[in-house]
Amino acid sequence: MKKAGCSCVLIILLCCMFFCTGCTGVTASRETGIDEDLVVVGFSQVGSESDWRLANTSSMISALSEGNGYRLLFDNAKQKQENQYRAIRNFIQQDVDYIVLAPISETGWDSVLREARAAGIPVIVVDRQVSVEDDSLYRSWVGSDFYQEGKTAVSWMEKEFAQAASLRILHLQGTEGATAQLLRSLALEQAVSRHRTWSVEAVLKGEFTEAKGYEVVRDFLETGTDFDVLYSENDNMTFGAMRALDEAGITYGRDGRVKIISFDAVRKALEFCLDGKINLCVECNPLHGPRVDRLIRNCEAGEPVQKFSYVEETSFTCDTITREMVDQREY
Ligand code: GYE
Repeated sequence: MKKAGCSCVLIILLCCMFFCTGCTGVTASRETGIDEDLVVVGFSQVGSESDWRLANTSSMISALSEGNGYRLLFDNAKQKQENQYRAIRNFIQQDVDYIVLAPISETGWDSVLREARAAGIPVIVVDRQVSVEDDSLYRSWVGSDFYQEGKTAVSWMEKEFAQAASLRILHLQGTEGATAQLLRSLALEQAVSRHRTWSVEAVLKGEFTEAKGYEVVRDFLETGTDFDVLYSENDNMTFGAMRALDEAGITYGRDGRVKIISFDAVRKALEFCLDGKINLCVECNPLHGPRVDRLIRNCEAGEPVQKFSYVEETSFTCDTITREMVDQREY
């Protein structure tokens, strides 16, 4: 009897605790104003090195908004992988629902992604890829086909310089080890080894920024080495290179001595293309916010998600671009 009485008291106590905890939760959320139905996402962004990146950041912020059902924790790693590790560990500590990672480079992610998995937090990789031993360490990746972008640039050169006896290329590379750099470079390197008349005069490291692009091209021009085409792996480095060319008195574009190929096709680059200053703009679409939103919704609904999703892209030449195309550009 007594024993039975004790059990009853215990059950009543447990029931009280359960319901009271529930009540406390609701009251607390009313007090703090935090909607507990929001999906909490930690986004580790690589930096703010380019116009492309800024457009990418604002796309992510507007798609993962409170109005869309999210609470977004945003971290700008300022181009440092250590900062990305710190941000991810922080997100794990805060027990977010999802981690979204825009990685600076492909390697070095195994340990930190294993920590996320141990904490049961799904990771979505966006833009550049990660190269990990076990690719179940991330749920899904969405971004561009950088190799295809490089091949688009190569095909343009093959047509444009079909009659030329030789082709001297100045290769301006982005952040080393980033997928966008590796694959845009690979397409060029393969083409150079196929075409015996093509040569790379120099490979310059411009880190995807305008300042660095300017600096390395300026220093290169001081050597007096001649070249026919600039293969620049992003628009901001191209803007820097154009400044260096202007200062050196070297003409470029449709009517100039040097032809320019640029990747990203942000609005400012398209304006230059329309002006005949950039010959070819290869598009790289930064508007991944709605794509990441869709992936998270699928995960939430327990639906299967695709491991790799590639974005459709195009290219623009100074001979065919129109004002309407430039005006349609959202970024
Ligand atoms: O081309 C460049 C940016 O990874 C696709 O990173 C991205 C590249 C983009 O800084 O502008």
